[in-house]
Amino acid sequence: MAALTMTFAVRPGPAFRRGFTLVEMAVALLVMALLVAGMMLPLSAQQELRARRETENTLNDIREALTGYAAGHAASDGKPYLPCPDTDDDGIQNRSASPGACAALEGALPWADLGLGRDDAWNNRFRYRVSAAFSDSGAGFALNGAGDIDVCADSACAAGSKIAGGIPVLVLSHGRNGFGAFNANGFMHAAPSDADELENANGDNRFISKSPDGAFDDLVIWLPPSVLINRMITAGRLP
Ligand SMILES: [Ca+2]
Ligand SMILES: [Ca+2]
Repeated sequence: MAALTMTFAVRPGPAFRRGFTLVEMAVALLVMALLVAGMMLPLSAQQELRARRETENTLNDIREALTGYAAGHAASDGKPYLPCPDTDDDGIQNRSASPGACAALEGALPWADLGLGRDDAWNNRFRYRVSAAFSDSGAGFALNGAGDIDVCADSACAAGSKIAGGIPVLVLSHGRNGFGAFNANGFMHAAPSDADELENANGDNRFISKSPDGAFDDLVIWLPPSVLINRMITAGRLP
């Protein structure tokens, strides 16, 4: 150690000015290349994860906004009601009569009425389904209100795969593949070929909710009747 200290004391310059050898340069470049490759590969996966998380957050906000809408709106009979689907892409719900029933029970989310949720992270409209018994602005829903929307884990919807039934309202994003969705320009994407995705796009009252796989990437949320009605009781809107 003493000798080393001496060397530095006498000739400090060259020891520090020594450049990299070719071998060191090659090793450094190799390490950098590996690091860059390691960061590049999962980048698209990271973006995809971020888009899903963003859409999940929007869906949760939509669920809250729907509860808020029901709490803040009174039908002709004084009871709360949920908004109707938007059927002409202006974000405003469409009714066959005012007050009255919805023009259709399924369409786009009435985002303008809710003040949020126009598009998912892939710039497609959210699909919105509401039960007739919960969306009539002439006669609102009561404590015993029964929805007619079912959610299953697969399109067969056998007894074991039914997740929830009698749901008042459901909102979904068609996910990254966008099959079955339409966007801001009224452009309709191709219909899904996957049976479970098709179930979410065929306009009936059955929907599929499950983890994404190679073919299925839809995100689905709903308001169970117990949650909606309890929130109305808390808000003093139902006895
Ligand atoms: Ca409309
Ligand atoms: Ca999809």
